[in-house]
Amino acid sequence: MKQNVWVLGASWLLSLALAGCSGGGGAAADAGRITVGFSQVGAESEWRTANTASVKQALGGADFKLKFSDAQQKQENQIKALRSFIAQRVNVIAFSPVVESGWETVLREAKAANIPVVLTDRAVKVSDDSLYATLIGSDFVEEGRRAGRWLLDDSKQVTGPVRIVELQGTVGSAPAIDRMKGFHEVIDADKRFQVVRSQSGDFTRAKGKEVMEAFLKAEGRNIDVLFAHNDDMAIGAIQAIEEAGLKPGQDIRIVSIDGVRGAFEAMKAGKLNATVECNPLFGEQLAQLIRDVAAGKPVPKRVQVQEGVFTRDQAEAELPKRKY
Ligand code: GZL
Repeated sequence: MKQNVWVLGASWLLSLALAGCSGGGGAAADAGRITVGFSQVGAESEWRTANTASVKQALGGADFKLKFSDAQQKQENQIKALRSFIAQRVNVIAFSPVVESGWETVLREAKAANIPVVLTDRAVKVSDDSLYATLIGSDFVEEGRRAGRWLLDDSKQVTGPVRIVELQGTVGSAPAIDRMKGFHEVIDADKRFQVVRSQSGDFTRAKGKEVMEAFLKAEGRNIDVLFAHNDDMAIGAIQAIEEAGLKPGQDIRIVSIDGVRGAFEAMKAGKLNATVECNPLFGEQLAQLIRDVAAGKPVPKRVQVQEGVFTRDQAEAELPKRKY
């Protein structure tokens, strides 16, 4: 009899424990799991798609409960999502801010609710940097410098003038502001180079094509170089250049940023000259930062993602190795 009671007791305890970690909802189901509210910018580019896949994969493990929101590139949607995460009392909020400004109020609400915030990919401009625990992302100013250095190096035999058109990223976003800054830091020192037109293509192929069509209409054959803040806008611009009867990569040299698969395919076809890598695959690093923040451990204020530069002659060999 005694032995039977023990077995019954053990199986009862086991079923309770299994119910607890079966994820069947309720506090018990989340015991030991970190509930993360993640607000993503949108799905505007190949880079963003790869970044979302990396984040969802890393935060899809047994130690996390992920609440994911796609803001469709609208700040008001991100602010709504952050307020919803606060109301749901998540353990950690993580987000990629679509633009730099306008976050102070909602970040103060998160702080008042004792919910730590992790910034991913893009930075915010706030008066008090205790409003977020850390930022993991690339150095966009350096990415702009790398694009400028490639152009200088590729223009050694060119006497000038070199007339540049620029497709900017989303207005007010950290990558657009900083990539432009870094690019000009390098080219402004050389009087051969002049940016004759600069306008936002909002990081999308469609808008990149549309704005490049306007540039071509205004400047005709007087464009030597296109600097695009991301590959998707460059790929859209390539279509516009071809439809105008010009050869992208030859009549108009093109340098862009991200290093997505589409850029390597365009380089292999001779239509893009160089892409500066911006690595979206930081999901695992983000997951570890969130674990540390949730555990109250100190984390660095800034975590850098490592990346390089790729040119047309490397495209064929690199393409099979690309993970995004
Ligand atoms: C950069 C990221 C940018 C990419 C674009 O880290 O914020 O946003 O360069 C994406 O492709 O839309």
